[in-house]
Amino acid sequence: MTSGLADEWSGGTDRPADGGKAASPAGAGRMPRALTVAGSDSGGGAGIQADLKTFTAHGLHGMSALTAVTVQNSLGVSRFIEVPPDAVGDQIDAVVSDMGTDVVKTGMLAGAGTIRVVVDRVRGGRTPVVVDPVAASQHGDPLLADDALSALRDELLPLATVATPNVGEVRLLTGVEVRTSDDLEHAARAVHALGSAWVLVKGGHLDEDDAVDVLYDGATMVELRSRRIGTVHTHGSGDTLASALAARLALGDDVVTAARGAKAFVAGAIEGGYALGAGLGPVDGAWRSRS
Ligand code: PXL
Repeated sequence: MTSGLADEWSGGTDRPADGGKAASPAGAGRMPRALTVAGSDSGGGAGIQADLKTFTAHGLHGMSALTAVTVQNSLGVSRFIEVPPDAVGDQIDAVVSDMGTDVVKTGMLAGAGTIRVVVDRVRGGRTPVVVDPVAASQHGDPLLADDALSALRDELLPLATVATPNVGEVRLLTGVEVRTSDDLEHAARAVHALGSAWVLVKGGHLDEDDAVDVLYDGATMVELRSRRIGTVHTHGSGDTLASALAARLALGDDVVTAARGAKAFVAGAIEGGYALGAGLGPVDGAWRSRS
């Protein structure tokens, strides 16, 4: 299954060869680009702030279409203000018509109107789309309107190259309860049936010794396992994983290689997570540049 932005959206201006970075699917000598369609986290740990840090850490030019402004700190989200859906569409159009993008990553979409705008822009295209079906913050504060879940599940997920739900989002999307890592394969099959080309179910919130994720495309089931890092400072870890995966797809990795690389990247970011404020601190999206 192929999905992504329409062909012409991968256009944009070539950089001079000497200003280019690593080869990307968009062409040698061009700075690889990634667009996140997501909300702002005033605390700087999740949302577009996490995505842009992660894109930078992978050597990409990061761009953003802002969907919502959250008011939050380490203790939680006190409110959010949605950007009007047509203004989200205008941001996407402005960026891709001029600069182009090699990948699109979606995070907090907030409401059904914005989900439909994104669906309209990505339908029928070939640029990879990573859909992180964000529904709530780590504290359990809602980030998606109740009436938007069906639009996310029925309209956007089928267009995803990779969907990256955590176990809470699996439950919302499919009704499947994941209690242990033994349930992850069943969960991956249930989410995959909703239509994405691949699904990466994140088992990181399970209380087990290892952090186990499962990647599935309808034929191949791949287990991704890493040592659990004992910390509460994991705010932004899901966004960082999904944007690292998107960044690696933009750089030309296949999905399995990109997912393995993204898991290693987020493990480093969690290892580098730090206390900030009285609550849950952020992961460190800049961990690779610390000396
Ligand atoms: O981690 C999910 C997430 C995504 N986007 C925004 C958020 C959060 C979690 O708090 O605030 C803007």
